Amino acid sequence: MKIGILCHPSVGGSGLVATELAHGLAAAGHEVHVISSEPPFKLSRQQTGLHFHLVEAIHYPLFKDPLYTFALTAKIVEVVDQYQLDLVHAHYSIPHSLCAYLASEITLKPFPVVTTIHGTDVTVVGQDRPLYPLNQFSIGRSTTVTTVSAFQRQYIQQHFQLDTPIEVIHNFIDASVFHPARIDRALRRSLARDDQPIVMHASNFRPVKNTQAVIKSFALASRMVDARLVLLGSGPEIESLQGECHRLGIADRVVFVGQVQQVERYLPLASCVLQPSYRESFCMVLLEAMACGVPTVSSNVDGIPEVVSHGETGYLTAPDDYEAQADALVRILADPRLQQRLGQAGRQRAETQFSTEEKIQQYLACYRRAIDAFSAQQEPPSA
Ligand code: GMT
Repeated sequence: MKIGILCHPSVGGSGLVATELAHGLAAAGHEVHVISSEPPFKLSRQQTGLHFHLVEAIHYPLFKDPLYTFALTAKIVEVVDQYQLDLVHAHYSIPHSLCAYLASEITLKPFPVVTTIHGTDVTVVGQDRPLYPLNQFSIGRSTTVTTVSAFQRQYIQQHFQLDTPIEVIHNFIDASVFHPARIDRALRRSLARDDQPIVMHASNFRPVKNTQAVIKSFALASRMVDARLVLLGSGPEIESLQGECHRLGIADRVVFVGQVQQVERYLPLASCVLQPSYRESFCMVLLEAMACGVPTVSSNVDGIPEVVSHGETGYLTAPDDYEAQADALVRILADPRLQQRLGQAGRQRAETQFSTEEKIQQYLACYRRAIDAFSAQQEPPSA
């Protein structure tokens, strides 16, 4: 198949999933064209069958903004016509789904559009009043809609009146890249003493990630265990969190690493990963931690219980239940056998329930159905 993939390139779940899907499809022998405003941070530029097309903003003195959605639509039209794509897969509905729909109306070769909804495109940004009707329209016009958890499907069905069926395809992980044996001793020594367990958190530090709870729960746990908190990523809440660490007297136990490209180098160094988000359609970090054999403590919201098995691979609590989170952290950090049991179960769950090969096959089956449904729509009704 010849497949176009649209995604946001920044460090974040939806761009990451789109990029890994592009790699997997190209490895399976398909021709894949990734279209974005810059190369997604993990995109391989050397893989056979994988192509990248840059969307260049339109700079014209009369316009104050770079007309990104026009530029993207024009690029989709150009790539579809030049490479004769069979379909376009929009990751994160805003603005990709609408641009793909418009491009299909404009191009010489109309094509099916598969939209994958990742989370905040319908729960946060997508609920914004002026955007809602555009989002609803373009999702509804997609040939096929998929999403990353059963929770997310139910949410879409409740909030967007759609006739299109929604298929759940869970996110996936390359368990050879995220691996418990990838221990970089020097890196670990730069983060904590050898005898000090590490609690890790990774996010874009926005309110939805509830990083305040990370600090508060870790501060409570610190009364019982001598541990380090390592924070990966950056975002708008960083400064207030640094202030909070000083206020709680734990600043010397917290390391703010900033944005990292290879989170797989850090996660295996953790004794536990803590993610108390208020919303999370899936939560890639939890799956990545599981693949690295690291137990997790997380909130019990949205799609998270589909990823984490409570009591088997980690513990689920309410997002703001600091006591319960601290309790779970102390239990894990103080008991190496429990830590090992949870970690091994997580690794096994990641390999068996979220394997890349299986999810690639699911997406390919979904593409074939979209192509069939689209060509059936295009055929003139028989007399
Ligand atoms: O969580 C974010 O703010 C980033 C966002 C994204 O689109 O990059 O993540 C969403 O998509 C990820 C990949 O499917 C999911 O793992 C995240 O749970 C989801 N975030 C939310 O639902 C808040």
